[in-house]
Amino acid sequence: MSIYPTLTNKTYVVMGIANKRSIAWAIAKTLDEAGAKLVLTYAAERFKSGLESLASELKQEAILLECDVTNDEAIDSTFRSIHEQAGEIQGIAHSIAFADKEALRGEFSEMTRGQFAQALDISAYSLTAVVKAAKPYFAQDASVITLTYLGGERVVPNYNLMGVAKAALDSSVKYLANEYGPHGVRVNAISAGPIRTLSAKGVGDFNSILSELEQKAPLRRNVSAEEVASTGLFLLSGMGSGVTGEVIHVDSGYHIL
Ligand code: NDP
Ligand code: N5H
Repeated sequence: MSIYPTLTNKTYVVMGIANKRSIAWAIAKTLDEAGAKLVLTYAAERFKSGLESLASELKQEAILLECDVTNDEAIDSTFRSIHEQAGEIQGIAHSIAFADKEALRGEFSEMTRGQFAQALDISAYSLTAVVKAAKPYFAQDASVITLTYLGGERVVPNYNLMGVAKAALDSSVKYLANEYGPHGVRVNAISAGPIRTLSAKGVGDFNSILSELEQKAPLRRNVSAEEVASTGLFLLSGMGSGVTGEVIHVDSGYHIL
């Protein structure tokens, strides 16, 4: 017997698939496995063909739409067209972040005003922009998740301005949960342990962070994108129906240390 909840005929929007290593791709595969109808969004035209070939691996045919989250009009028209093509929205997985690589090493205060604004815009404000645009189209019991990291709760070397962005994102989750709760919409975050993705590539001391977690975390191992995705499925489906405004750590327990 399958442990999966059934999401047949329910529409979920997954934002932030860069390639097959993306956490968002693991989430998409898990939702697809559960029978969901998927809308996958990508940042710009140049990512379209890569996403098309990934999407061909899914059981159900997905709808692919371009959505650069720095552009309010693009977000609005994306959600209008999701509604036109796929009806009401049962859930959204927001798995998007960006900061200038130059600001992800060295001294925190060496960043510029522009680097700070861009990181906060793409990595934190975009969640609210997306939820706002989806508001008219949410199903009665819809659910939204985003991805965060421990570096927003405490200092992690080199995470720098992304730490401030994740703190803003975590706080946005609480304010959105409170505002949208009366409309039946839940909003939660998953704090993932380090996972080797394109974003993680070439940044800071990624390997030493992986090995520190392996040595010290209660489970003494790293986590996979699939483990993040199954917690995502719990939050996005009826299984998580009583949970909102929460940050669930999927990090082998490292955050308790
Ligand atoms: P990926 O590089 O696979 O995903 C990052 C995504 O952000 C890409 O798909 C990228 O799209 C998207 N993005 C960046 N700028 C924009 C924009 N302007 N508009 C739309 N999309 C944009 O990395 P991950 O899967 O690791 O990252 C997903 C989330 O998980 C992020 O929020 C990250 O902070 C978080 N996280 C990751 C951890 C890890 O160790 N990997 C740990 C904890 C949290 P495109 O490629 O099309 O530009
Ligand atoms: C403490 C760490 C390691 C050091 C900090 C890493 C921070 C990474 C997050 C940001 C989002 C990475 C980023 O923006 C990279 C870009 O500057 C360059 N890459 C790109 O443009 C690629 C092509 C695209 C696909 O990437 C994006 N983001 O658009 C944190 C790690 C242990 C955990 C981690 C990696 C956390 C996280 O938030 O991702």
